[in-house]
Amino acid sequence: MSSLTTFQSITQAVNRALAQQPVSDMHTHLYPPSFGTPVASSTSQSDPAGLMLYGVDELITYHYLIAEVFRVVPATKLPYESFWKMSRAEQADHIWKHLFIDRSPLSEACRGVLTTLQKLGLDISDRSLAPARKWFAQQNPSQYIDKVMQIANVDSITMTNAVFDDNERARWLADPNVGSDPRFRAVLRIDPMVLDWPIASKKLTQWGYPCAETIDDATINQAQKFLNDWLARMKAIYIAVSLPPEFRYPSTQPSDQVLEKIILPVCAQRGLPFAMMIGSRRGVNPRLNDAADMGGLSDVQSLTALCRNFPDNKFFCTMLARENQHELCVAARKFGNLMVFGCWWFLNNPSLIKEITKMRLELLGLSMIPQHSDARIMDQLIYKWDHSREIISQVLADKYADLARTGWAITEEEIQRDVKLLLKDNFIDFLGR
Ligand code: RAT
Ligand code: ZN
Repeated sequence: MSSLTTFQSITQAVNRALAQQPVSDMHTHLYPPSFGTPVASSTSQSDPAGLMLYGVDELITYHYLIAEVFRVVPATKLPYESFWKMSRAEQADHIWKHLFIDRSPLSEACRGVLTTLQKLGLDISDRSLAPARKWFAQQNPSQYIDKVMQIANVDSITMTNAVFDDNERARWLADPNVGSDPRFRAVLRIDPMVLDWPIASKKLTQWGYPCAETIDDATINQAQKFLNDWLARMKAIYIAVSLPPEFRYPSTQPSDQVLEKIILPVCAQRGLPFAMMIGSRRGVNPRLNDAADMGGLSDVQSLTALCRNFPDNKFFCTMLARENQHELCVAARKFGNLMVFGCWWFLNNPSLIKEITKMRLELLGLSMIPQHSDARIMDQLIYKWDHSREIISQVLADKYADLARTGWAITEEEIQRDVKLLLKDNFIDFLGR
């Protein structure tokens, strides 16, 4: 094993390792075709409420881009209701014209569409969407997933399976095999249980798990049974919630008891991590629908209280505020049962990924998960991972070069081992720990 000494040889080895290492993507909103595809294809009928999204119109109408188009064509010119009444293709044409044709598509979400089309080999040099639309219409959804996973070099996709979503729940209940595609793994997402127990308890009761608003022993049993039944049905690999900046633990809210008596004991018994995505402020401008949310500063000490009080539980955590990142890293230094992950949502931009990844490497070494894609549209795996791989590569190359200057000999095999930890093994090992 020869060691790498020059910055150029280190950079090349790091780039190669990043490109060659398949990613196990730990958080997406992607689904296999068994959950329905809104677009009809050679192998599936159109299912308007289907959950597997792909194709150029979906890419261009990503909720990040809907928010961006309302900045340049404000609601005073095109009312929200008029936009929502348009077909998917009409919305895409509107966004394409105003964000890609009338001005250069410099934002990260715009660039993402272009990287994706380019890597798929679609020529949009004449700036017409027609050929891309035609090409997508010919794709077989399942084979298309293979193609995207191969281009993105992703070997496993983790879904987000919202059991309180009527559309999604009905699909799991109707077909016991709906989640059996080996390329995908399920995650039980249960936001209302933590955020609004009075409503969640009524739903559980309706679904055959009688629960009271007051969390007594019978309610704990039934709510745990609900979780256990759904974890088994989905073969879920962890339980997840997204929480607002105001989330506090301990607090005087029912969320304390829901966590302490219902969710965390189930996770501990089954050896499953509990994933907390903290800092999303929902519906700031509700007329933007899916694009309505923003972020805010969260309380890291609430997370450390959970990690301290529940040493037998494992916690994944990501936070949405840039200002929380340093304290979150320091918290992770104190708790081996806390795994920090991803540059979430509004942090998923090159400048911030660079800053955050560097800080994490400096404070946590390789014991973190630098990124997840949060892709909602299958094709987005391509750009989300392409852009992140590039930044992670740059940051790592600098760090190995710093090491080389101490006289430490670095080999290509060691770089490959480290990159595998970051893109895959840290996630898999934490699940199995
Ligand atoms: O990143 C996103 O696309 C958000 O809309 C959310 O889905 C967020 O990631 C979440 O999981 O709540
Ligand atoms: Zn998400």
